[in-house]
Amino acid sequence: MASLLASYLRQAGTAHVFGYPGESVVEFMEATRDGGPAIVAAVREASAAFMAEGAAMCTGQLGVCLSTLGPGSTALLNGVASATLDRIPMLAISGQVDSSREQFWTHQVVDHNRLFAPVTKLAARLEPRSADTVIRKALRTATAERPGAVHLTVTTDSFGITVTGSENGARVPPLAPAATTLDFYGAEPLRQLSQARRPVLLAGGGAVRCGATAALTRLAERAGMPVVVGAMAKGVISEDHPYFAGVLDMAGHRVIWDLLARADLIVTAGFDSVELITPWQIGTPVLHVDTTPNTDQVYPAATEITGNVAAALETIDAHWYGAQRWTPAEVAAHRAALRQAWQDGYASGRLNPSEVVSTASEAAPAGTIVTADVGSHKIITGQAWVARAPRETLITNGLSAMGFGLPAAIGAAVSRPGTPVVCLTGDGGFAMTATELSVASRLGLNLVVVVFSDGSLNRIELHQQSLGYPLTATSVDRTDIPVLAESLGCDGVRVDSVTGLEKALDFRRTRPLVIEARIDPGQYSAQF
Ligand SMILES: Cc1ncc(C[n+]2csc(CCOP(=O)(O)OP(=O)(O)O)c2C)c(N)n1
Ligand SMILES: [Mg+2]
Repeated sequence: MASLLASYLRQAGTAHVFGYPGESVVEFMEATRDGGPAIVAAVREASAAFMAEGAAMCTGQLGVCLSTLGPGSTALLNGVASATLDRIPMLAISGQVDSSREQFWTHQVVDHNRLFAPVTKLAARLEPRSADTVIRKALRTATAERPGAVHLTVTTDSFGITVTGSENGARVPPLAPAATTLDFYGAEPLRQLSQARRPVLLAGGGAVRCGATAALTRLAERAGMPVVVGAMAKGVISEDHPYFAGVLDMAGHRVIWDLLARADLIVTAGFDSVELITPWQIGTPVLHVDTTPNTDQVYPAATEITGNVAAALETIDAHWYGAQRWTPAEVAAHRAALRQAWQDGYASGRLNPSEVVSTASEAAPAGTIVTADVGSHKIITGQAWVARAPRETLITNGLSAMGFGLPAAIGAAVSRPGTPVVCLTGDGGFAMTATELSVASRLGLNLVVVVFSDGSLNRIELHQQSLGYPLTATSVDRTDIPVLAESLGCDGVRVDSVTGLEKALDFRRTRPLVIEARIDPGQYSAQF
């Protein structure tokens, strides 16, 4: 069964499996030796799953991770849940004890199907006689809209059993969203649109998956509609486009919510409620355009167009008539107000978090992939980083697990060789995953890590402060980050000024680089 699974993965275009070994998966790893996919060993399973998620986010293909039974599979869980909530297609594979003992043995045995069921679209077990079907089911389930994680359990003995299947390559199911199909729900969605005077587009991950950038940009220009995007869809419209109107629920979020509240219609474009952080409290009517119906009902929408998001936007465009609803000058004024909001609390002579993001964004060569971890630095990065294309800004807003940023950057760098990758991380999330730097060093990745060093779990510290509580358990123990980086085979440097940061940022690397940016967190206190 090991070679059948390896063969399906190759046919599905999987180049890398991110994992950590155990006896139960040795047969599978051996089956990949000739012809791949390549096994990339992480320092721990939790990071391996985030590496797979990062690889899937930037390539648009299935991410694959691997663990052994029990302690391996339980460690994998966070990244698997993350893929499901972030709507990223992932196949997570775990070994299991021999089938002769699986029903009663205690040492290291947990029931994977019960463990993974709540955090996956499907948790299944490969049996020799049905493996061919179940692998196809797993591939199709992970990639079908909305995508997410599938977990497969394989017992040690069945990995060793030879089964015949699709080695000749014809049986991998389609793995992409439908190209053109559309369904209409509710009364005359297109008329609703023509009557709107202040409509705003709200784009999300579905637009990225459907490759809707050109259709979205054309519609925004023709109709004169500002485009707000979810953090996980950054770049789906270039952020230097005159109709780009900012990122929802990142820094300066009140300015964006004001725009949406003042609109007379919100047209979603593959927007998904996992892209929200604050509750939906506005009464603006919504036309829901997505690959799936509005089953979440986080916002009410009387009309829906479902199917391929690019095709839906093209249909709207084809039926559009009348003048541009917003002028570029009006959108520019909104963007200026937004910029002012995310720079609030700026202190001259200090290293402000927004400056770290802007400086890195300006220094990064075109096409650079950026990842953010989770915390106050993510909220600033989501707004201040200038994204020009989709799948280049990798942010988790579904599970929003700390410990995502560095592994996701490694996964991205592995799967897009030669592309510069920068990880923007808090010191707390960095401490969770720093030892993964040895993987980046081992593989000679073109990776720059910028640590927002503030000695605190800032996002939680601010919450304690706002409640008037003394600070408890929210400081981050200081480590000598450059020394730590050096000891893991990377270059390391500490900066406390913009000029220092500019000098340190070097994207032509043979060794990964870690920059400890000693920031003043005043902007966070002023804004969040
Ligand atoms: C795995 C995990 N544990 C806890 C949290 C809750 N949490 C959200 S932000 C945050 C603080 C992050 O601190 P740091 O990495 O230093 O980033 P900063 O907020 O300082 O920018 C915490 C603890 C989380 N999101 N994920
Ligand atoms: Mg911090």
